[in-house]
Amino acid sequence: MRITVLVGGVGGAKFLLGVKQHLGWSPFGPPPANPDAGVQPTVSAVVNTADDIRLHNLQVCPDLDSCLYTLAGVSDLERGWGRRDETWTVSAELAGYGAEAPWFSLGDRDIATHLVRTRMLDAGYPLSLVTQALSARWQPGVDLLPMTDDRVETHVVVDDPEPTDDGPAGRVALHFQEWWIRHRAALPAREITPIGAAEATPGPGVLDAIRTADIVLLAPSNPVVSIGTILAVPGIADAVRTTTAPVVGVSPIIGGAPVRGHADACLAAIDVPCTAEGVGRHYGARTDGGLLDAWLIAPDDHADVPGVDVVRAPLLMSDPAATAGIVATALEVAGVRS
Ligand code: GDP
Ligand code: FO1
Ligand code: CA
Repeated sequence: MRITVLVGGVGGAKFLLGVKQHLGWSPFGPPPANPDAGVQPTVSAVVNTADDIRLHNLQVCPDLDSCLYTLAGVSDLERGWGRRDETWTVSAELAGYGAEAPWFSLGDRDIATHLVRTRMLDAGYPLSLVTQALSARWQPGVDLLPMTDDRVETHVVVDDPEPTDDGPAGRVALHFQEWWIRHRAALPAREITPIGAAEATPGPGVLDAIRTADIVLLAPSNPVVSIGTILAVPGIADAVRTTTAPVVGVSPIIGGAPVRGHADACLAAIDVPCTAEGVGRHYGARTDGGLLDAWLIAPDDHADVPGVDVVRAPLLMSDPAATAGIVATALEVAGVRS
């Protein structure tokens, strides 16, 4: 059986832990070596790469790294990104030099990942092959497929936070990371644009993973800057719409608010209500040109999404076992036996 999941970073990675747990695998590390019964299920994750940023001449891929580290069991689940047992010596020294973007903290262990990745990228390896190389060390147990090997970067247009005294208050485009971290997404986003998406092609294996899946899951990731950016790569949304596999989404919004992070600010930027219903309708029904066959919402939430089978289930990913319960519900709703 093949499970294909569209994911961003923290939320997506936690969800993937539950997918592995549901399959009876350890959530952390590789799948069992000798599957007792027949063919081993495979899990493919189409991962958002539009958060990526080049800093200090290093290519940083936050969502890919969240997935790698979390699925390897070496992430700092509390902080939500980067490595556990991390130190910040280099980052402090960079700040001491007044180097760029002191608001973006790079851990010492994390920097090794960026050095290895940047060297391979600069040698001409595509991001997909680099990710395979990094996965050889980390053994995430999931096939991590960058949504594209091409450069796509989410930029956010805001009213200029440092207007010059002359002339009308203009607008500036910030890299997503600067908006998200330095400004905590507090500057109203006038536009959120994945720069380069229109010219990008799906990464190797991405369309195949969606088309040959037994089930496609939209993780409870940020609907705009994680799922939305993946769908902005030409061909991917159509593959989800037309796959023979059932498509089930999981709401990242509970009780009208994101469980963590600033998805509310992102949804406001595209005029989508920050509710389970709003996001469900935003994804839409496959029978009506949208993406979903079914939509999982929290027990106390309500969502009328025409053409979509809305199902209530506990949606807190408090640990892999709880998340495995969400995955079980999604498969059951889709009528897929695991
Ligand atoms: P990011 O790229 O690091 O921001 O991570 P994702 O985009 O993959 O996921 C972020 C989203 O995960 C946020 O919008 C949260 O609301 C959602 N999220 C985090 N924890 C939970 C949870 O326990 N349950 C649900 N349903 N959503 C969650
Ligand atoms: N998030 C922060 O809030 N502060 C940081 O300093 C920070 C540094 C950082 C470095 C590497 C990396 O892979 C992720 C990092 N993140 C940081 C998380 C990053 O902003 C993620 O893209 C967001 O969580 C949204 O995906
Ligand atoms: Ca992200």
